[in-house]
Amino acid sequence: MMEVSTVEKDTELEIFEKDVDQGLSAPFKFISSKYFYDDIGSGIFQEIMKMPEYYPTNCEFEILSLQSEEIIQNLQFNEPFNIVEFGAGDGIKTRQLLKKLVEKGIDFTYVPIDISGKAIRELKLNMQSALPEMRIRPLTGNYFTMVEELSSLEMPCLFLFLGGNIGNYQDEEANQLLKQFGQHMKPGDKLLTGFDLQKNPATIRDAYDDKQGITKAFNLNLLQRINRELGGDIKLGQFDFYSHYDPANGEVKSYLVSLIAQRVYLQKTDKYYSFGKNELIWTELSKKYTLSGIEELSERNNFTVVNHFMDCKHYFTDSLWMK
Ligand code: AVJ
Repeated sequence: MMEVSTVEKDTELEIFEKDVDQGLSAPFKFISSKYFYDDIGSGIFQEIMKMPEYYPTNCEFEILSLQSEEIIQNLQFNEPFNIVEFGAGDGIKTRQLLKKLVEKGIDFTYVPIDISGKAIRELKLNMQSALPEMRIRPLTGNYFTMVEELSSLEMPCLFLFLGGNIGNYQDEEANQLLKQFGQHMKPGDKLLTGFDLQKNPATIRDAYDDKQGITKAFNLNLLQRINRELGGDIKLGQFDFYSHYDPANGEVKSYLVSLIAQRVYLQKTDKYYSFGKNELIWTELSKKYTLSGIEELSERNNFTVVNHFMDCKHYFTDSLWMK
């Protein structure tokens, strides 16, 4: 397992500090959703994935349980290969695909990458007990630093970017990310990406605004994280959560709402940040795609779509692209 050095940890904290300072000083406040996933946030996300309203989990589980055979056939690798997973999480869905490969006696190494050290340690243990015969080489850290290391490997690679994480990126960022993936891919390498599809808007709304308040807790943890890591004095009870889906552009946007006029202090930046009553902090974009939108995205970044693997309700697709 990769040891995160103290130097790297300090830099990470400094980047968080800089991003929070910038986001809370902007005219329209924002904090990137990538900061949801500290160890506590990753735990809350596991709870979200178990909610009946949060359909993407079940859809992707169905795809990987029922269509693994077809996905494998579409890979067309005839030699040992790597399966590199970005943002692996708990790996329960991926396990469906991996299980099929192991059953078929296919020679591969599973390389999960995640920023949460806790998540990756748990994943390794789960995988080792479920699929003891599988070779696994987990990596903790930033996708691209890790992929640089991997790109020295000669083996063909299937990259997995599952769960609909791509939906968190604005168009320009998504293009950049895919371009970067592409730069680390050899001709013939494949990329399997999960995209949440546009559907009845009420279904989408309910998935991002659950009655139990788990998604609210997920968002509030961001403030708690700021308190913990940046020495903040934010009172969580003085913020609410608001989420909105716009079917005209496929965007779910999530926000924290300041319930009163207030200012918060962060020791780390030694600054106060003022909020008006009802002022927002934009925390997340969860974009919903159409199949033609996915094809455009693929072409623009010099990939070829091999196949879309959809669940029976056509709520979600794992789309296989080739470099
Ligand atoms: C992990 C990015 C796929 O956007 O659906 C779930 C995160 N946010 N509920 C998503 C999330 C609110 C999730 N992704």
